[in-house]
Amino acid sequence: MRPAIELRSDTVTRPSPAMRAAMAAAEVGDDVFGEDPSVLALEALAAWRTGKEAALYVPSGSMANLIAQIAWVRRGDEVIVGQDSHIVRYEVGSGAAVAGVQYNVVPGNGLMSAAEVEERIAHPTFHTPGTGLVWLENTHNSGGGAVYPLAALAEIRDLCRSRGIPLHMDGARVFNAAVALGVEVAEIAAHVDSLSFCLSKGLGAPVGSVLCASAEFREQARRLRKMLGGGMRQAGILAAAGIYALEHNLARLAEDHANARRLARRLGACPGLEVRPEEVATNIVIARLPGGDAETLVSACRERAVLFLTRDARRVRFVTHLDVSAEQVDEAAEIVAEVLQHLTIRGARS
Ligand code: TLP
Repeated sequence: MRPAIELRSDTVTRPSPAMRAAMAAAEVGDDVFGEDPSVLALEALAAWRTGKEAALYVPSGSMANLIAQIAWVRRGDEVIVGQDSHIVRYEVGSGAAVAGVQYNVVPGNGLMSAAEVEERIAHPTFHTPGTGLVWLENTHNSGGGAVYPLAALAEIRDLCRSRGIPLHMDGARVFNAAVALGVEVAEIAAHVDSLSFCLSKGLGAPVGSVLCASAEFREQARRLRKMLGGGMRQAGILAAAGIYALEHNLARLAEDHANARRLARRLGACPGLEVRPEEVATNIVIARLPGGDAETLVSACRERAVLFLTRDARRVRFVTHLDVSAEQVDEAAEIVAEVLQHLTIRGARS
């Protein structure tokens, strides 16, 4: 049987031979002492790319998110955040369990307007929490890879500055956002006080994220990384993959976006699936099954070696990335259509 067509996530990408060669050749030192030249080079490159003063390499996007929340927010205070954001839904409750924050959630597709944020800003009194942080996820994962327009970011930035509230961006896929907008990532990052991005998703590196902000924030974040057990020693082997990714894998994200739109158009033609191809801005496609069961579709397609995930009982998610081609996208869409037809016939018979 042919290898599975892997559309579960862009986290599944494997390092290419050239990336592995860069890893094997990496100069290393002890990064907990701040002495790994490859980690320092990655951090300098990330800071330069995002236009921030400093950057810190961390093991995962989840750790970057946790560090940012602990660093910015007083325990008990609120984080204003869009619906179904990754910190709310998919980080095992670490914001509550470890950082001690509460979420004030803006309903919708995950992207928030300045007016929606403003309505929720709370001033602490002797019996109410205050707003400690505004949190943007860009692109928005559960929002189908939706991208914040620069003008919307500027409005939220102005609001936060005028109220003295820090603004953080979970930019796990911020390079996808930059490619979709046709801007440098620094133009997006300029609107926020801190942001993280993942090397281990569409950029194709095996491990790691980078947290970018001021030099002072980096020092605080470095202590927190150690506290959380994220201090790594000869991490340069991993950082070298990150450098390779930033040097070689950015512009090609446009191919993943084209493949996602291609997939959305084909899936949109399948009876029983609702997809809005015009809303696919980056590499994530969310399809709704108004009358069906997402888990049944996912497991039936898995048997035909087409892999994707459920989002909830009636929605499924497909993610394109550098290890999936346009031909595989076409084949996957065909198989989903066949499986859906089969399930509908079986459903009608029973
Ligand atoms: N997202 C993953 C996991 O949920 C499985 C995915 O497949 O989309 N922020 C955002 C917006 C993310 O999408 C993710 C991971 C993270 C943070 C966390 O990154 P990691 O997995 O490195 O901890």
